[in-house]
Amino acid sequence: MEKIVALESTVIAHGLPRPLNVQVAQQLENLVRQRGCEPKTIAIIEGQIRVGLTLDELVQLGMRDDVMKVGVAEIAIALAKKAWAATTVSATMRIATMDNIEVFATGGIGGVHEIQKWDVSQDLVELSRTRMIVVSAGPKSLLDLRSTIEMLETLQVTVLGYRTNKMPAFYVREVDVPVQRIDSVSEIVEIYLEKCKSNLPGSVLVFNPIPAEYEINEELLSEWDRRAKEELKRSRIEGKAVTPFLLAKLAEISNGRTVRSNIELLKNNVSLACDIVNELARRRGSL
Ligand code: PSU
Ligand code: MN
Repeated sequence: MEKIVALESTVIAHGLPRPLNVQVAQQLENLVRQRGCEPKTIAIIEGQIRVGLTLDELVQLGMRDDVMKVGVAEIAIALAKKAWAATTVSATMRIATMDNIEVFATGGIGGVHEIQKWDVSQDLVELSRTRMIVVSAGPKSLLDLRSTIEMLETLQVTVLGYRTNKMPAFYVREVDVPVQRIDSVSEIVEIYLEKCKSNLPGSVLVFNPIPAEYEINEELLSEWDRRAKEELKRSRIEGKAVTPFLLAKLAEISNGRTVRSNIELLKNNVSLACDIVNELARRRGSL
C-alpha cells in the first residue's frame, strides 16, 4: 500500500498571502515526506486534473492571478476552460477518491455561513458522499458552528474530536458544541475500517484542535470576526469569494496573527494525517 496524504490547493491559492503561501505548500509536502509518506497536492493545471504537482506548478498556483477556486460543481468548468484551478475540500476529496487515496489533511472545512442564508459549503455534501479520513482543525468561528455540526450529522458524516469532546473551531481549540471524543490514532483507523467493512458511506472527519500556543483568544477573535463581516457587507462580495475575502481581512486586522495560526494548524493536521496513514498501512499488514 502506498502511504499517500492528499493536500488541497485552495488554501494555497486563495487562503494564504503571497509569497508565504508557496513556502507553506512546500513545507507541508516536506513534512509529509519526513514522516515517511507521500504528499499529493491536488489541483487543476491548464484544464488537467493533477494528483501531485511539480515545484513549478506549485509556485505558479500560488502566484498567478487567474487561478479559479473550484468545488466539485465547478471542476468540469475548469476542465472545459483549460483553466488553472485550486481545489477546495470538496473537489480535492472527489479527485483523491478517484485515485483511491484514503487520507486527506486540510486546514478548515467550509460550513454553513451565518451571513448569507443558504450559503452552505459543498464540502459538507462531499463529506457525506465520499468515504475517506479527513483531518481538519474545524470550521472557522465566522461560520454558524451549531448549524454546521447539525448539517454534518444530517448528512451522516462521522465526526470525531481528537482528544477533545468539544468542537474545535479553527483558531480556537474548543467551542461549546459537543463532539464524539477519541483519544488515539488507532481508534480513528478502527472506525474508518469498520465503515469500509460495512460499506457505510461518508467520511470520518477528524477535528484536530490547533496547538495551544497558536490559539487565538475567543473574545479577541469575535471582535476581529465582527469587523471582517462588517467589511464584507460593505464590499458586497458574494459566493466563492466570501471565504478568501474574510481570511484576507482577518489577516489584515490581526496583523498576521491569523496567518501564523493557520500555518501551524495546517502542519499539525498534516502530522496527524501521516500518523493515520502509517497506522492504516500497519493495520493492513504491509509494514
Ligand atoms: N477555510 C479556511 N481556509 C481555506 C478554506 C476554508 O480557513 O482556505 C477553503 C477550503 O478549501 C474549503 C473552502 O474547502 O475554502 C470552502 O469554501 P466555500 O466556503 O466557498 O465552500
Ligand atoms: Mn459558499
